[in-house]
Amino acid sequence: MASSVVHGGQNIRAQEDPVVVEAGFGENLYVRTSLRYVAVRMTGGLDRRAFLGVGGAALICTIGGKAIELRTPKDVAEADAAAANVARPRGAAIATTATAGMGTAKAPSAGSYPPVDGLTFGTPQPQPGGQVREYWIEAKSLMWDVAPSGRDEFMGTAIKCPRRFRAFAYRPFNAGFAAPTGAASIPGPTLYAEVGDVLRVHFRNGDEHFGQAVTMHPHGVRYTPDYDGAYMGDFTRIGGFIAPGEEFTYTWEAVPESVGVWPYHDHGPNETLNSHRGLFGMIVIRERGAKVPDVEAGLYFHSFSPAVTKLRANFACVNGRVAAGNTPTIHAKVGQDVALHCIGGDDMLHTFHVHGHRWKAADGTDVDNQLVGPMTSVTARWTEDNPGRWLYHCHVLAHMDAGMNGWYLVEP
Ligand SMILES: [Cu+2]
Repeated sequence: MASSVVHGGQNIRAQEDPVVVEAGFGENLYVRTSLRYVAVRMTGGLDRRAFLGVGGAALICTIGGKAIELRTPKDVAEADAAAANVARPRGAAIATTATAGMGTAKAPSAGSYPPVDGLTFGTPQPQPGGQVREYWIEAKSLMWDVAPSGRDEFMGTAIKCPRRFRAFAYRPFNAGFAAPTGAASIPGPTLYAEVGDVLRVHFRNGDEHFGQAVTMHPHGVRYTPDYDGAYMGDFTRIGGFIAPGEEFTYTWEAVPESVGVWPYHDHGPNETLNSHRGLFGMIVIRERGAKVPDVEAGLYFHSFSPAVTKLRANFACVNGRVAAGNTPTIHAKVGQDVALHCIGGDDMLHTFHVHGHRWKAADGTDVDNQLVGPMTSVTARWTEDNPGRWLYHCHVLAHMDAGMNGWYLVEP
């Protein structure tokens, strides 16, 4: 795709420039190339590659057995309509508070399914000494601003392109969904447990816009098929299809192999779009009695592509926001035990880089920049010894330039 780039006051014809592809078109979006800040103005219409915005990789949804390639806003509308029309699978009983947590999925009839699909499962309980960690979480769509400050503090410039769109987010509530305990956030609430605990997550689909079933699907913890939270067509279990207005309680076990940092995300019939819209979060599992870091932050490196936003920029985000000042600013003091968790939240490869610091990779080597792929995690942990203002960012420079960066401030 060709485009016109205003670079140092000159128009430059850019061919196949990943920054340009990522930056969007139609509006001025300020991005940085090399050491310079430039305005990128795209000349083309809504062509396929620009719409996808991710280096030409196609976002393809398969919904209700139909594959839809997302090339235009009309394709997205078609995918959403198809997802809203997906019939409740036979194996997914209507999720209600009455069935929530009972772990007695209505199994598909044995006559037409292999025996494995007729298995029934119980609900796990905590191990001796463990406890139940209970959460109430609602999924709901909302209008989302990727840059509430309107500024890019990294570059010291204004962000002028349109930046609000309909996202999908998880929101924490207190017991019984009596009241929200915080705003809907991207990522959603972080879930914490120790080995031997069970996570009991009461989930409600509170969306009133898309009319689609959504779920919570965890990584890392142990669960039976009922609590997988995955839509699988006719083989879907009870937790894999939570329609608007319904509730379901997932029960997940923190086993010894669960220690680490993991994602959870929507795995409903429209996972490809709805997880990219913001339905993801983090699970932190520690050894029993393990020290909690003095400073701990969860950072999702992901993007909001035009297929998701219907806007013309491809926003490279940390936790749903673009550019330092909008993305999380992490604060620490010298001497503190600091743990920063990074998860890749889209279909691209990212790296987690922190200026001025090193940490031990799992193989014992010292690193300051580590690869994170789709739904994989990295934890950077150190004892703080280097005061000052530092950047953290993805070291795919096109991503950094399109907003995947933030501040880390260390007090002496
Ligand atoms: Cu990246």
